[in-house]
Amino acid sequence: MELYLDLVSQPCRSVFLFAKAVGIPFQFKRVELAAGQQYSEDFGKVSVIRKVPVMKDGSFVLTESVAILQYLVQKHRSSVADHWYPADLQQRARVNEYLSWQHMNLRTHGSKVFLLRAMFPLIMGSEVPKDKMDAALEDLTQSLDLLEEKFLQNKPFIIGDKLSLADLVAVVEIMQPVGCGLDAFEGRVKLIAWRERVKKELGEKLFDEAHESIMAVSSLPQTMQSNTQLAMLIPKFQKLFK
Ligand SMILES: N[C@@H](CCC(=O)N[C@@H](CS)C(=O)NCC(=O)O)C(=O)O
Repeated sequence: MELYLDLVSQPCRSVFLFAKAVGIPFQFKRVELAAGQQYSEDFGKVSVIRKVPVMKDGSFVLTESVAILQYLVQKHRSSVADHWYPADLQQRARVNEYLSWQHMNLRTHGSKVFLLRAMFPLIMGSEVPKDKMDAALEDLTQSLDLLEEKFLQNKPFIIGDKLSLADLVAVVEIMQPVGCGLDAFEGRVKLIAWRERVKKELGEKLFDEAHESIMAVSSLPQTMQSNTQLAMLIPKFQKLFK
């Protein structure tokens, strides 16, 4: 199996962490987003969506991190522990509930803060307008509040006593703003304790390996400045932050 990944990307990290944590062997095919490799002819043959992650299992090509995670759980169900994606109807529904919610909430909001802080000045050639940053931070705060109050509550993990795909997909998103210097965990005792439990379950070494590139994200702009991707991103940013 091949996984096309760039670990700067949150959904790539969740797929990477899961495959590594449960011991699914794969070939790591790096697609360096900052260098615009998603627009290369070769990658276009793998996925017309031109986004990572992508999984290639023989001739079967799958995009979308959540679909990839679910595919891997099902393909390797004899060796993957049940808690990752429980067979129990309601427990699985809880995981699915989080996976459905996060796309338009924690993922969108954490990504916006990341894009504004780490990339906006470089791409747009100006400081981030205060109203845009304030609005993005307000949305992120709301998502984090909901993660705590609705999904985590007072449980060790989102579905209860055990780690699941939901925790994995959540933690990688919160690490995105952290990577660009905004400690989204600050003052959130419950979330900090949960992050430490998730880290421990995954293995600290693996967690840190997966987050190494995002924690060194200050090197992204330099990579981008040296290619033509910057100009291509201007209309995208104008649309996203109009
Ligand atoms: N919903 C997709 C999102 C994939 C996605 O947005 N990937 C981003 C990196 S986080 C990407 O490849 N962006 C490249 C681009 O837009 O040019 C998933 O969960 O896999």
